Amino acid sequence: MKKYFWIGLLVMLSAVAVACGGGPAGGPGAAATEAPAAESPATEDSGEVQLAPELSVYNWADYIDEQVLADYEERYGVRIIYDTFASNEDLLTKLQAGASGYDVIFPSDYMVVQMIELGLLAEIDVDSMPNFANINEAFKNPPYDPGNAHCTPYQWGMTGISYRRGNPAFADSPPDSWAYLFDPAVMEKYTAEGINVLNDQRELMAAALFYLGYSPNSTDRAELEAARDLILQAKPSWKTFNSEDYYSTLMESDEIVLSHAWSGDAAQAFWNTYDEAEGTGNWLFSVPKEGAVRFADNACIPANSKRQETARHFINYLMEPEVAAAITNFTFYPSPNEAAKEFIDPEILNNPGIYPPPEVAAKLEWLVDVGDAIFIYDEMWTAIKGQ
Ligand code: N2P
Repeated sequence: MKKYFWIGLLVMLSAVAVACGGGPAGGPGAAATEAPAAESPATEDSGEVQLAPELSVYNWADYIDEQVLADYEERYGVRIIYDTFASNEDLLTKLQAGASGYDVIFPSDYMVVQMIELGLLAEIDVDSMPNFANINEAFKNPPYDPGNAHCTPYQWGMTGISYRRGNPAFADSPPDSWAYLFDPAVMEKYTAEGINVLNDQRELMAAALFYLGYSPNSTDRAELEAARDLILQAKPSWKTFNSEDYYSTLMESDEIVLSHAWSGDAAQAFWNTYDEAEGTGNWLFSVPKEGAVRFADNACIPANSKRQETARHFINYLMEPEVAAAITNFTFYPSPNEAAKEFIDPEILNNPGIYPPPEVAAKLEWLVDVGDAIFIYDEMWTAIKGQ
């Protein structure tokens, strides 16, 4: 049954690829700062590490198999306090507020750069993590964190458009352009049925910038203002800004018919609405021809964490092959963990909506740190959310 889905997607993505141009592809050494009261006796698997009784983990919504957390708690006797955030900017705000109490966080690529510059991340010492060897070489030593000094790669994915199968507006062609999110003449066919955009400033600005033919990392005020204006003229056509539970509360429940979406969330909506009789799910995913974002999210430790040794121990656990595979099998986001591959469902590995084929990958671009232009982005976002 799953085979049917990905063959369908393959056909669709090929059609998109044909139709477009597209943009360039784009331990032991660290000071242990645990308070003595935070320690507990080392357990059998924990080596010399004195594990804290609790660990506070702050992740994206629906981005882990909770069994993975339960297994860690059971194996090591560490209670995990788990909470979720909606965007990199929300995570940054929490950290900058000071006493967040978080021990493990999952910022994306460009946000890792911002956080390093602000001194918000601890050094991680991958040499002390035996499971770092499981990470695919292509994901090691990324430009946003040279030498993996602060983070290890967790999962990656792409940002595109998810749409309701069977809606007449998408019968002739899948939404193969950001026009489906920004052109009122295109949207008028389905606006009344509901459109959602990600509540994420870099992602939404990137979509608008791609549509306008600019870099998703533009630092040019005039281009950023044009993106803001495009968003503001489209905004009345949108029903919601949601990047947390949109796939469950809006997509699967048919509150909307189209959403700006992260690839794994769209795949979850597909499988959660899978109809055996029809041999397909209700939600499909498309990568717009103008280009789209590729992201990598990372496990990192806040500089003010009081349980850094335990955090490193947990991050090493996340890189165990079976653990990384369990996470991907649950979230439908690709894993950078090479050794995990043999435990990942082959239908996920072969799904072009999850692991993009080369012609789709060629259209994907990373978001990078935009330096001081972030203040222009903030200004644009305030205008977008305020009106
Ligand atoms: C999962 C969120 C995906 C992370 N709900 C996007 N960087």
